[in-house]
Amino acid sequence: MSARIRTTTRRPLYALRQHILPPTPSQRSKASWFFHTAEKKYVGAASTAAELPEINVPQIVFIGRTNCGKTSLLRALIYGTDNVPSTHIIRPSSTPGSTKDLRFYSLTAPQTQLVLTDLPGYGYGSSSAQGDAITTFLDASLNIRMVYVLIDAGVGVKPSDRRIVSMLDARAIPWRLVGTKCDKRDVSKRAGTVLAGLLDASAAMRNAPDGPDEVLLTSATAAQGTNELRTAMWRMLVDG
Ligand SMILES: Nc1nc2c(ncn2[C@@H]2O[C@H](COP(=O)(O)OP(=O)(O)OP(=O)(O)O)[C@@H](O)[C@H]2O)c(=O)[nH]1
Ligand SMILES: [Mg+2]
Repeated sequence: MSARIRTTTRRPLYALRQHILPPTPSQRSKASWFFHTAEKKYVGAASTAAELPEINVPQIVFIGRTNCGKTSLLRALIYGTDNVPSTHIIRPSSTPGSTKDLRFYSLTAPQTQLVLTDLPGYGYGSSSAQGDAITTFLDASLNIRMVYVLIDAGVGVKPSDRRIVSMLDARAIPWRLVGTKCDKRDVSKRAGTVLAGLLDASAAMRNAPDGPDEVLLTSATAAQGTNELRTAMWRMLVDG
C-alpha cells in the first residue's frame, strides 16, 4: 500500500552537507524549463561493448540493485506525468532483473544536451552477463558526469551497493545516492530518519568527512523529489 510523502509539514526530500549551497529559485526554474522543453529521444540499447552508441555529450547514469526503481525514476524524470511515446522503450518491470541491456535517452535544448542512461540492475535476479555489461560500460564511457546510485529507501544500502561505489571510486567517476520508492508508507512516515541514514551511509562509503554528500529522496509513483533531482543535474552540468 502506497501513500504520498506528506508535505503539510514539509518533509525533507534532500539533505546536503553544510558546505553545499541549496539551489536557488532561478536554478530550480531553469532546470524545470530544460526538462519540460528539451527534445527527448530514445537513442538505443546495448548489451555488449560493441553495441555501445557513441555519446559525445555529458552522460548521467542510473544504477542500482534489481527492482530498486531505476527505470521508473528515469521515466518520471524525463516525462513527468506526460505519456511516454510508444517509440520509447521505457517500461518498469514486475520481475527483478528485467532491464537486461543498457538504454540511452537524450535530452536536447539550445546549448544544453545530455544523455540519461538506464543500466541493468545488480544483485538478486541479475546475471553475470549484466555485471559484465556494467563493468564494460563504466570502463568504456569517458563522458559520465555523474552516476546516481539508486537505493530502495525501504531496503537501505547493501554490500552490493558498496561494491558498486568502490568500482566507481576506482574509476574516479562521481556518484551520489538517491533513495527511491519513498511514497511507501514505511518510508514516508519516517522520511527524516531514512534521509539521515542514507546521508551517513554516503559519507561512510566516501571515506571523506567533507565529501560532496548530497542525498535525495524520490518517488517515481508520486513524482516526489523529481524536481530536486532535475535541479541537481542542471546545477552539476550547467549552473554549478
Ligand atoms: N511504490 C513505488 N513503487 C515503485 C516506484 N518505482 C518503481 N516502483 C515499482 O518497483 C518495481 C520495479 O521498478 P523498475 O523501475 O522496473 O525497477 P528497476 O530498478 O528498473 O528494475 P530492473 O531493471 O529489473 O533492475 C515495479 O513494480 C515498479 O512499479 C516508486 O516510486 N514507488
Ligand atoms: Mg529497469
